[in-house]
Amino acid sequence: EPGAHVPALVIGTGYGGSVAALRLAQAGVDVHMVEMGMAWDTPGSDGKIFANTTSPDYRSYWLRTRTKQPLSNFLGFPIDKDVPRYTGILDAEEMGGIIVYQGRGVGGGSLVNGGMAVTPKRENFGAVLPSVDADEMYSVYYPRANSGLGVGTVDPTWFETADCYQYARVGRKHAQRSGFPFVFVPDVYDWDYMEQEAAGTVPKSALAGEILYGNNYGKKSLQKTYLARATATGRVSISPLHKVTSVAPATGGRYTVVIDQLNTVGSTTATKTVTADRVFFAAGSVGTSKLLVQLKATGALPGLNSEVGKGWGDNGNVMCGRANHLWDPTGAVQSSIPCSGIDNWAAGGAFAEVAPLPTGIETFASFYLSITKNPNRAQFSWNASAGKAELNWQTAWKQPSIDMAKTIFDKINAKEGTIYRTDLFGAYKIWGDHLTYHPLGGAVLNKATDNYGRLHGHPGLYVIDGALIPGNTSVNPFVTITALAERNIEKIIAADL
Ligand code: FAE
Repeated sequence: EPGAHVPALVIGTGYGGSVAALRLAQAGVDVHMVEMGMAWDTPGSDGKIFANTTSPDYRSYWLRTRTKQPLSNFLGFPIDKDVPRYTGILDAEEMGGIIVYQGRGVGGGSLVNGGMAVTPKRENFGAVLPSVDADEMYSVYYPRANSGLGVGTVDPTWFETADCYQYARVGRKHAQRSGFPFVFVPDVYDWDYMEQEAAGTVPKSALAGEILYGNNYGKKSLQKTYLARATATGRVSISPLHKVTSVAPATGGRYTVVIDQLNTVGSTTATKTVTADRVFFAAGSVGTSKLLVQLKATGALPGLNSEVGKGWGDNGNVMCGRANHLWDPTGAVQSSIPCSGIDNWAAGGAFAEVAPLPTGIETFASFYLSITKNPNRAQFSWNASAGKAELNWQTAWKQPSIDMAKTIFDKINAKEGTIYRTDLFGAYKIWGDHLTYHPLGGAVLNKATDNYGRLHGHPGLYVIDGALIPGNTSVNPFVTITALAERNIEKIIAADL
């Protein structure tokens, strides 16, 4: 309610926000969560909550009138199409030199992501979060996060015969023939449910190609895990279609939070003000960074330090496809949930997810999303005349990622006598180097905040999302975001409340 007071206000309902809400509520604190996206709990006219990847509609994009598909072309033809402007689930946010894909709605990125739930190798952790005690992370917080998220792994016996993983078995064969380690990758998808989809006994989700615009069945998004447990405490309320626009000190050590209520075409229908004892920034790497840079530059939060906005990276994301020979079909029906990867991190700085290309027809293509050790870091800054935060990432900064991914795929192509696909990202373009799914950093742990996410200069303000992580996790990021949030909130509850 406008003018209300809340003990804890959480901005955003992704991984960091959901962990904070659950643990605060369990500690007896009433929590209010503010989420700019929709609730995603009501079926559309087709009886489904989420649209299919192959047929994007009004539900699919955040306030766009034309789709912005990550793979812009199919067999060389552009596939984007007009859609009604709507507060849809996937934001393709254009930040100058890079398009940053993000989930919008209650559950954040968990609504749109592939569910790949990967704990980094222990020997790589020191480079991921140098100020964090690795022993504690691997003995307590990674296990806690994996259990809270419901992480599991494909049954290796079923994998060997499932038609929907033909593409992954081809990926394995090619990786191993070139001497690369092939690894199974855990996921939050309900693997038993997927086996039932394959058997034809339940409605299909992964086997119907659902992923980018939401998953109607099978995937354990945060709505089914952390957020369900949080709201079951009776202490957590959520306001969807509400966007935080300002946080500033109020009397008594509190903070005034200004919130715009949105309608489904994105217009502000009301502006509300609440006060909070504590505010948790969990708007995602981009959302949190943009807010903090704005609040510092406009004088709302003058105590923030000069690290705010810095240390942003793209987790080295780069995509590519390979054209297989006719004797290596990858399957007409592909599970949209990846289950495997090629690990060349130590030797070549690349970890490649063997990704699906769920088009519904045989394409003889192998498709990969690589995570690479790209060293480039960008910075957010406030453009006062435009009234918005900007990111200085340059498209050319992806070149190290391409070089690292090539350590895997040049070798595989040479061994197999195959070539790269040139028809997936526009005419004759091999590399999907224009985007990231994994924004990280902008309010880095132990720099913009202390070693537990407390923002410097303003007691009672915390960062608890991917903004804390300095640009790279060596694998897909959400397990690390969740585990770090578990670690930090435990300390905050013990020491600050
Ligand atoms: P996030 O989940 O983005 O949540 C932030 C929330 O805050 C969102 O719901 C926003 O709408 C909301 N918000 C932003 N600004 C405001 C504001 N001003 N007021 C109110 N609300 C606001 O943040 N990661 C993996 O580990 N495995 C995968 O398989 C994987 N696949 C992916 C596939 C796709 C297509 C995409 C886009 C991402 C994928 N990711 C994957 C990345 C993962 O989803 C992402 O790292 C996390 O969601 C980030 O978690 P945060 O809690 O930082």
